[in-house]
Formats: sequence, structure tokens, C-alpha cells
Amino acid sequence: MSTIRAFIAIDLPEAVRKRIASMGRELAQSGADVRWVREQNLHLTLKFLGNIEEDRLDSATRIVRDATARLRPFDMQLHGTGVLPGRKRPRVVYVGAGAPVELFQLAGMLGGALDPPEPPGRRFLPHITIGRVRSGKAVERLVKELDRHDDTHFGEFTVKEAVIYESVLGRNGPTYTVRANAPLGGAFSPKD
Ligand code: 2AM
Repeated sequence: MSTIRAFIAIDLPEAVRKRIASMGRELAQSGADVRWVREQNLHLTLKFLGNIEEDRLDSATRIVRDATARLRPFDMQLHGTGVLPGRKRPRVVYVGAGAPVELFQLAGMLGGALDPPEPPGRRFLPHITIGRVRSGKAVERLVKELDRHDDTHFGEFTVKEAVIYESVLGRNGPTYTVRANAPLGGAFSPKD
């Protein structure tokens, strides 16, 4: 049985991705050893499924659609930056996402209904990963540069669907392919 690497995400509008990527290019000047996420790949992860058997995709899609159908489209803002797990040894550089209640409801429903189960006590932290730090080189400079974007707004948009992606890892980074869409309730009514 063939397996695929899959995850569920919220897409970002192109203008928002452009703004984030432009900051990424600026931050790259710090000389830090970071693998920056390509502009077209920027997304908000709702749930990482990992390697799943391809024939599980249909049932996972049904679960995601059941969850999204229960919510109405909602607005979200991207604002500020940060590093995980902390400033001393950053591994992930991210742009912050506002915390609309619907986003937590959605992540909660998916986390509860889909494997693998989330580790106990793990909180959902809405964020857009923009880079992964590979070594300690120039990280202090990177974090300082990042601090200048504490109050930067990257945009506001309406979330209308979740997307089930397949990720194929390659030498030039991952390639994401849409496998299914899961609209929020009423998001794409004939009125639109
Ligand atoms: P992130 O946005 O929090 O970094 C696609 O690979 C997405 O799945 C990534 O953007 C990443 O989310 C998440 N991901 C990748 N590997 C993961 C893992 N081992 N555990 C949890 N999430 C992972």
C-alpha cells in the first residue's frame, strides 16, 4: 500500500504571502542559517497527518469536511513575529496569527478526530512558519531583526475553507499538492 505525507492547512491570499516573503528576504540579510519557506508554500497548519496510507485520504477528507461544515467563514489577521521554542535556541521563525475562536474550534475538532492524536497538554498555537533554523549562526542578529516586526501587520482575510495537502519532499524543499478542499458552512453558496 502506498503512503503519502499529508497535512491540513489554511491557505493565505497571495498579497499576504508576498508581504511575508518580502520580510523573509530582508531577514535573510542577517546571515543566519535558515531554510526559508518558499512564498507559494506559506500556509497555516491546522493538523499534520504525517505519512498515511493513500486509501485513508477519503475518510480523512470526510472528517475534515464534517468539521468545516459546522463553522461559518471567519476573519483572521496576521500580525507580529516570533520564534519557537524560545529566543535562546530558535528552531522555527514564524508570523503570528490572530486567535479567532473559530480557528481554535476547527483545530480542536481536527485534532480530536484525526490521527495521530495530539500529545497531551499540547496547545494549538496559530502561526505561519516562515523559516527553519539550521544552526546557531547569527541567530542573535536574526532575532533582533525579527523584533523590528513585532507590530507589523501582514493582512486580514476571510477563511472560507481548509485544504488537505500532500507534501512531497524534494531536494529543493517540499512540493505541496491540493488533494481535497473542505469549505466552511455556506462559504461558497450560489449567492457568491
Ligand atoms: P508548521 O507550520 O507548524 O511548521 C507541512 O509539512 C506542515 O506540517 C509544516 O508546515 C509543519 O507545520 C507541519 N509539520 C511537519 N512535520 C511535522 C511534525 N513532525 N509534527 C507536527 N507538524 C509537522
